[in-house]
Amino acid sequence: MSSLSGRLLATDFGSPHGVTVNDKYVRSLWHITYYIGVPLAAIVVGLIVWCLIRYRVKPGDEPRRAAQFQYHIPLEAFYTIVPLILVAVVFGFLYGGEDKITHVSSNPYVKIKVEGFQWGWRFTYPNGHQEQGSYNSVTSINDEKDLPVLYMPANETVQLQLLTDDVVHTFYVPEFLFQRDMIAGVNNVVDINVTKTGTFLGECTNLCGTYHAFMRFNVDVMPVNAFNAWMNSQAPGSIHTAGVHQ
Ligand SMILES: [Cu+2]
Repeated sequence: MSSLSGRLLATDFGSPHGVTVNDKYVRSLWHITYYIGVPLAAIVVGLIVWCLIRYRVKPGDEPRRAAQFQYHIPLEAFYTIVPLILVAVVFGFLYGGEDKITHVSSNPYVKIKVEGFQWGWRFTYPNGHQEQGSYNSVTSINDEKDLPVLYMPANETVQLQLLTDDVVHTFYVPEFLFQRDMIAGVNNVVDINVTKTGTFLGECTNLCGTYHAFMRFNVDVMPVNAFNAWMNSQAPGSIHTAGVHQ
């Protein structure tokens, strides 16, 4: 289980590292805004401090009116056009990153239907096998062992169809650096390719009713051979409910 502290430690420029192939696009966006934002902040703060010191009223100074610069057209054009250019540049990178992240393959390794409902999750595999679980089986908010599990192969394109049975929910796995709303009547399809095996905690991040806080799940990412073995051992159409021990 990856801990929050472990996640916070694995950072650069304050950005967490994700575990998917799309991680690099998210982090490059962070870096670009960082490269633009930090020098800008340094210039603004530097000028403020310089003004504070340079134009400070000293003992014996005559009270005087500051120099006035309104209707200085070149200056006004400068501070209107430069921010517009900066925002346009950031938007361009954002558009490019989103384009990569939202790209959907026509030939994924496996398609899994992910349904959110009040209050739990249901994962349906190509042969009809379902993994599901709800707040009913969870005894404590800190208990992660009876959560429904989304099994996925590592290093393969997994296509998730994100649907809701009722209100709006949000599929969110912090380590994927990705979230997507699940809206009634909207067929949201996303590709996830996880490069690291392990268990990652997922959750609904849309306040969706009384037991929203219990709407969590585990993602178990395993080597593709182990995933295939697990998949083949599930009877077609069978249902496994988390927390129900036969
Ligand atoms: Cu929810």
